Amino acid sequence: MSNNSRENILERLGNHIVLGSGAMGTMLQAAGLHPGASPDSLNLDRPELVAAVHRAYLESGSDVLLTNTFGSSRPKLEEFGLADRLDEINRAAARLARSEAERYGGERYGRALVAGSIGPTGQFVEPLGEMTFDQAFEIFAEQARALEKGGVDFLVIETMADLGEIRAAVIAAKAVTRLPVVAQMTFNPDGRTFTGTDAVTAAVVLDALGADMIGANCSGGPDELVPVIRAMAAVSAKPLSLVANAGLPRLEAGRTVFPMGPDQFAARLPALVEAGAVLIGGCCGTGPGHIQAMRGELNRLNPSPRPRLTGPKPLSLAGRTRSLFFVPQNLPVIVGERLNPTARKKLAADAQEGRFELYRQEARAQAAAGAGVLDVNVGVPGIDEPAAMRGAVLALQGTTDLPLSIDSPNPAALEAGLKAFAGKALVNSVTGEEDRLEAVLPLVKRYGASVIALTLDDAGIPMTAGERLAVAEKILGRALALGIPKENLIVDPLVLTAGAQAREAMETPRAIRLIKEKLGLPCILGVSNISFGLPRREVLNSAYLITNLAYGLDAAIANPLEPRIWEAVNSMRLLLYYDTDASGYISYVSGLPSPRPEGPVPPAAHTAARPVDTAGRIRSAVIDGDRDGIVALVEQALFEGANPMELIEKTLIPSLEEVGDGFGAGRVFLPQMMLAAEAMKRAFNHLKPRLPKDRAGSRGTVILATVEGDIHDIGKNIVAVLLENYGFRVVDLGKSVPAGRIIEAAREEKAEIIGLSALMTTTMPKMREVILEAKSAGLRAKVLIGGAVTTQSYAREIGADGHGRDARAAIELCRQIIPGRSFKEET
Ligand code: THG
Repeated sequence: MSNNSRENILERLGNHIVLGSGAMGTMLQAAGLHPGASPDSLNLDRPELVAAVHRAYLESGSDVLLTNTFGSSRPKLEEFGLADRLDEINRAAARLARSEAERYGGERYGRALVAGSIGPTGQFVEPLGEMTFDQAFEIFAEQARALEKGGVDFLVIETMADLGEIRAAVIAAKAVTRLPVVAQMTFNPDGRTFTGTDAVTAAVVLDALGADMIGANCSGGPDELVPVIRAMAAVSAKPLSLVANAGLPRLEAGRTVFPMGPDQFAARLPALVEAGAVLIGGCCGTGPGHIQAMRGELNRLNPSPRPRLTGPKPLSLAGRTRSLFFVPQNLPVIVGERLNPTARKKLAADAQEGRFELYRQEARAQAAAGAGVLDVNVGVPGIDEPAAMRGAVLALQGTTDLPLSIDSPNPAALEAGLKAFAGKALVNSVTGEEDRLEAVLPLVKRYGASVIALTLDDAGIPMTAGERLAVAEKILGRALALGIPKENLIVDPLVLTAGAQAREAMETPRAIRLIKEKLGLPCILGVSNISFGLPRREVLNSAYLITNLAYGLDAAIANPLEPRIWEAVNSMRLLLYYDTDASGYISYVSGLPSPRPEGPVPPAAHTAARPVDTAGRIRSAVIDGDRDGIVALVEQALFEGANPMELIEKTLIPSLEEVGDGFGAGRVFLPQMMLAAEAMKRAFNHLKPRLPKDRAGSRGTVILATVEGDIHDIGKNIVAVLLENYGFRVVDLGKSVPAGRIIEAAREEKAEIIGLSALMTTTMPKMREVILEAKSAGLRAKVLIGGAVTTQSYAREIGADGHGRDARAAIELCRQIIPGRSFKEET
């Protein structure tokens, strides 16, 4: 038997093409598991069924068995009343797979490896949902520990659609076990996950968290995942996994059909290897035949893994839906400094009260002005800084998808911000002081961040460039020793105030040149410090920015609303040959006011207008998804004499429509849409009692349900909120609702519309059942269907009255079915 130490497992996973296994759930259903029942309970109740699936995959040539624990996390088991058996289930599943693996020698490497499967919780992490980072961490930690106790060789966190959730899972798995961790997300045909994360961003974030292998599973077929894996391979040197479905499922005569047979599936092997995959397996729709065919191709072609990314990597940061690389094309990066309450009373009060309305406004303005990163500081004297940092970071993610720089001298506040941020943050900052090195670097490592290294130590700020280089070198050494890669470090050689220490002003650019030459690290400065206490600060700030850029400065914490910053940036980008065809410069100056204006000078291009009236603030609150702040604003509008109906008609609905339009056009991603809908719902619920009695919900009654056997309800919940906001009365029956209950409710509630949701192809046939029963019961309600796998033609086939491609389309259909009773006509 081979040695399965951590190092050995990583060597096997990283340097050979390793064949995973195929689907588990469908195999168990074929063996008699009732759809809608818990597959995970079989680990205890029918272990022989699970063992038989493992054996089938071993006999087909799998090198890796995946435990039957995809739904064995606490919230998932709770759905089946099995939470108290969590430890037992996970351990039994691990042992089962392991004992099967030990009975068969793998074809190439001795015994097959056992991978502990960890799937999503079915809940969203804040700010998208109610689950806190700590709760998610505890859920994943609990399952990971149980799987480790059961004897798995490594963990596979899989089918994750949300970056916030997979972050918590990887952090927990690495924190509580010694096992190698594979982190896989699932991607839609547009190349993004359900909550908008693209493959590059996923790779940047998961790589920084220390996942040992990253990849994609489920999704469409292998062809759809090839570009995903290729994109990951371009930015990460980690080994990659690709575990595809057997193509995109279709429904044929009431049965789910995956279009790819074993030979077609196996024929994709060369493309998968070429893209960079080393762990290759099958997800939904694949079975032992697919694995056997793939094994045949592997034996026949014996492909070598594609060489992984080598050479130095640029510093990277990421928000949930975008990443930022410090490469000439993006340099210099302007880090917006304005989320900083120092010397700003209103901003301080906004943070102190936990509102973050001004923070959101400032964030929006800075992003619009061209900031690439936003620095977040909540340092108000006496404030609970960790709580405030968490609040600010959660709030800001509704407003912007820019990467954040978490700025605090307090390690607890840094940690709170890092937990709350679904991306790869910049930690601002660590210094060469012993206590700071010890407190901050472990956070950088655990939460997968980049970090600013300030060149000061226990002896204070060194005056000369050479001494600052020495501090930077010391911090680099300490980071490397902890396993933080060099590319996650950026040095701040410190700006002193020219008013007090002009003699040393040029030491900073000299230090930049030295640090870049000797250490190869990028540099950042808070340039505005130069002008403290001097008049017309923007003049000096700009001169100093230009000076430092000439010495190689890569990023500046500065005020992006100041036009001179952009004058400096765009000129210097041309002079430093970052803007190689001068197109950036030309497009910048073409937007500038003419040097000899004839009329009044237009307002500066980079000052963003701010909403002043309450309606404008409510609009922003909806667009930013400020669910905590919106009710107070609605109160204020009512106090100022606003009519509740008009608020809904003229402010709330148009604001949500604005977000919806952006969503439809692909400018806005689902998380923002969900947050906006939630903010809208809170405002609406607050106004509901104030509406004339029969108005709220007067538009007609809609019954919503996810069909039996299907437990997905995110899409349905969004539709529910939107419908209520449009004046419909919504009766939401929840998930996995039997046809009989839907019919009964439709009759009792005198529903005009029944909306059915299904996310799984296996449960789609239930929709037909509901329609047949509704017809034979003589219901007049129209039946609409929706859900990721449903189509217009399926709707026609089963006799539905319509198909909602997405939430907006569903609402449109409902409005067409029940027109003419809008609020407007009633008032
Ligand atoms: N290096 C690193 N981080 C830093 C700094 C640095 N973080 C904080 C600071 N320095 C950079 N940020 C600011 C933010 C605001 C100002 C200066 C630097 C500033 N504010 C005006 C004032 O205080 O008078 C107020 C501006 C306003 O009212 O709009 O000057 O060096 N790593």
